[in-house]
Formats: sequence, C-alpha cells, structure tokens
Amino acid sequence: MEIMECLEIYLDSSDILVLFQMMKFAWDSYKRYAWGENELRPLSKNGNDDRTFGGLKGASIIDSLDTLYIMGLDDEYQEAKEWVENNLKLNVGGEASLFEVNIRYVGGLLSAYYLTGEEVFKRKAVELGRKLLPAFNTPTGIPHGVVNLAGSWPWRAPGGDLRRSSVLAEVGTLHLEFVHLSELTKDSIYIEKVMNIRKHLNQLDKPHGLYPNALNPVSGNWEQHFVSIGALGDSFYEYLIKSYLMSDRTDEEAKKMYYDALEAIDKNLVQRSPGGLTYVAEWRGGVLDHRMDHLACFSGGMIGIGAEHGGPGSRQHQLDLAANITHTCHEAYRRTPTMLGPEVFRFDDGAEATAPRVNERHYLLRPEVVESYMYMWRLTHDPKYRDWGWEVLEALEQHCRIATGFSGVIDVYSHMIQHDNLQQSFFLAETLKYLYLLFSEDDLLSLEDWVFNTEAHPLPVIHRNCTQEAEDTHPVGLLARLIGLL
Ligand code: DMJ
Repeated sequence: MEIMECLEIYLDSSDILVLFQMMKFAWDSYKRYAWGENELRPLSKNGNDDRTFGGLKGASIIDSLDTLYIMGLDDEYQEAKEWVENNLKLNVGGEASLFEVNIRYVGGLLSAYYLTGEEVFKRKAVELGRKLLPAFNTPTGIPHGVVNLAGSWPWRAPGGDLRRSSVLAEVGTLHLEFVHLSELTKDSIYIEKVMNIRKHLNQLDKPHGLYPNALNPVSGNWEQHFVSIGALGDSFYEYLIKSYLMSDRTDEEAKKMYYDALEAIDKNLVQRSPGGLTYVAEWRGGVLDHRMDHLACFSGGMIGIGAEHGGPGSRQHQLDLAANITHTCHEAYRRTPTMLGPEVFRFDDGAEATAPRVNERHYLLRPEVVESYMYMWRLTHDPKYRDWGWEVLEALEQHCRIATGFSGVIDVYSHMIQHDNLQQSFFLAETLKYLYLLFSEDDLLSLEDWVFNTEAHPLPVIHRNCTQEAEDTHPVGLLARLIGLL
C-alpha cells in the first residue's frame, strides 16, 4: 500500500492523533525558538549550537523530514523541504562526527528521498556523503571518528595528536547509508569503504568471540577489551543484521558475523538477576560489569527481528531473549515514579534495573525502549507492547512537555522534575516515530520492505529482482561480488 493511502486509514485512530499532536508541538516549538539551529533548548528558548555536526545546521529539520512526511504533517514537511532547498549549506569547514553526520544527515536525507522521490534530498545526501570520504584516509581504512568537512584530511587528529581509537559503533554504523550512496550514484567507492571495515573486523581475533569497542585506525588492532552492546558498541551489531535484511537476505557475510556475535554475547554477557530479570552485562577484560545503558535497550528489537533468520533451532530462544530484554527495560521504566527509564540501570549491590548512582538517573528523550516495543509489537502483536508504549507517551506528556517544547529530565526518580533544557533531534526522528509506528498498522513502513537506520530513518530493502538487469556494473551487483570475494 502507498504511504499516503495508509495515512487516510490510520488517522482515524485516537492514539495516532495524540502522536501527531506531539510531533506538531515539538516541531512548532523548534520552529518558534530555534528555527535553523540544530536543536531546541526549550527552557532558554533558543537553539543548541554544539559542534558535533561540524558547522552543519538544522539537524532537527533533517531528522524530522521523514517523521513529518509519514505522519501526514504536510505543511510542516513542506517547510522542512524548503529549508533544505534554500538553507542547508554543506560548504562548511568544521570538524564533525562522522557517525552523527552519517546517521542523522545522510540517513535523514536518503530516507526523505526514498519516501518522497524529491531529487533535492538525493543531491544533498550524495554531496554530503562525498565529504565524509576523507575520514577513511588512514593506514588501515578504518575511519576516524572526526572528519573535517572542509575537504582533505590527514589521518592525524586536530592539533597534530594521534586520535588513537576508532569506536566500534561508529565505524560499524556506516554500512546501510553507504550501500545506498553507491546504489544511487552507481559509484562503488562507498561500498568499498564499508566493506573494507567489515573485512578488517571479521578477520581480527576476538576474545571469546566478542568485539571490543575500540580499535586503532593505524595498526588496526583492538585498543582494549571493553565490550558492550550499549554505548560504543550498540549499532555495530544492529547494522550487521540490518545489512543482511536490507540486501534482501543475500548478504551472508553480515548474517554470519551477526549470529556469531550474538552467540558470543548470549554466552558471555547475558545474565539473569536474582529477581529473574534478563539483562546484557558489560565485559571489561573478562570481568562483568552488571549494568545496562538505556542505549542497550535497542537490543530487544534487534534480536527480535533477527530471530526469524537465525535457523529453526535458535528462533524461539532468540525471540524469548528479545522479549525478556524488552521486559527488563520496561521494568527499568516501571520502577521509577516518573515511569521514564534512567540512562544506566544496574544489577549489583541489591539493585534490580534501578539507578543507585545519582549521575546515571537522567532521561534524555531517548528512543531505544519504545523502539523495542515497536518491533516486538510487530513480531508478536502482544497488546502489552502497546500498553507499555502508551505509558511512555503519558510520561512524556506529563514530565517532559513544557510550554516551549519537550525536554529531557535530570532525575527520573525525583518527583520534583528538573529539565535538562534540550529537545534532542532524535526525539523527533526516533522516539515519536517509533511510538507512531507502534500504534499504526504493520504495513506502514513494512519490515519486509524497509529497514530503519540507527536514527530511525527508513531505507528500502534492495530487492533482488531490481538488481539483476545490470549485475556487472550496478553497485548492488558489485556489493554481491565484493561479499562473495571476502
Ligand atoms: C541516536 O542518535 C541513535 O539511536 C544512536 O544509535 C544512539 N543514540 C541516539 C539515541 O539515543
């Protein structure tokens, strides 16, 4: 079904209308106080000018394009599109996070292009993608975390210091977007860059089959043995299974790397608390740290979507694991008076999915828990996932909504709410989108036809029958060949 056809049906639902209004309120607030800036600071009523994006502006606009479009917020989508046409300047000269620019800007523009067919989004995505290539000019081709958008870039970090470590989640979260950049430009350079990273990671020795979170872009070796599916590791695993799914299930190498990694995680990191909660601990040189980041809660959904393809022997086990992790993340929310989850929750010294440390109690409007609810709902249709999503929606309205926008909160355990003064762009890209999809029909962005990048920007599955005509020259054929060669 066409997306716009779907909308007419879905807009009858009152759950959907609430989400529609929340998105409109977040958008209108950003527009009123921070238009063109990266993010809204709702308490101070101005824009957030952090340098993560190297001087690029309008992160909230790019991150919102597809959400506005699928929600049918037509006027707002038009405003966003016009801003991209007239104001998105890519000739900036700052140092940007390769990962953040890729997932938010390149991913957001690609997704907007695939949903709407508007050439401007494709043109900007490709232009920006090209500007990211100097990051790969290292002795190993493992990119730096930081790229100078002005152009040529040596492999030394700013100030001449060697930037020693590249981060697993950062180097491993380029694949989906880069495959599509090659697909659109018919230039294999993007695929070659990310296949080189994968090949390198695949052939490294791994302690107990686990991937450490940091590697050296000069030597290509692991920097230390810290393993986590939360911060620094998370979306590397996500992009393996999604690369397989986005390739119409032909990318066997990604598939194997994903299931091997998951097996090692299951064996070494997955734990059960005394109270019966399943969680994924972190691993520091062989010693377990019994904590989970909020970020790690995406893994319920990831393991869920992968369960189908891991073979009949593991399917039920992986579905149970996905459901159990999602349940634990719900508990982390349910055990706070605000019904919002903390940034880190622990399972030691008597803690059970709670945050004893004061500096780990914030909620930044993050999406990972509702992301897993959405996937688990689509996979099981168990109504509890919609109930849990509704709880989050109510908590957002009660505690995060202020007169001038949405804001994160500093302590989810306190009845005296203090706001952090930031409406993160991923709140519009991910949190509200996943909630909207949770309450929509399954064929709105069907999981058969779309994969979501790690910023929730949908990218189409590259169906095999679209690739057969010109297999020798077409980038997807080329991808297939590169995979075959490795
Ligand atoms: C988002 O930018 C992405 O989901 C990323 O993978 C992790 N962090 C934020 C949201 O929490």
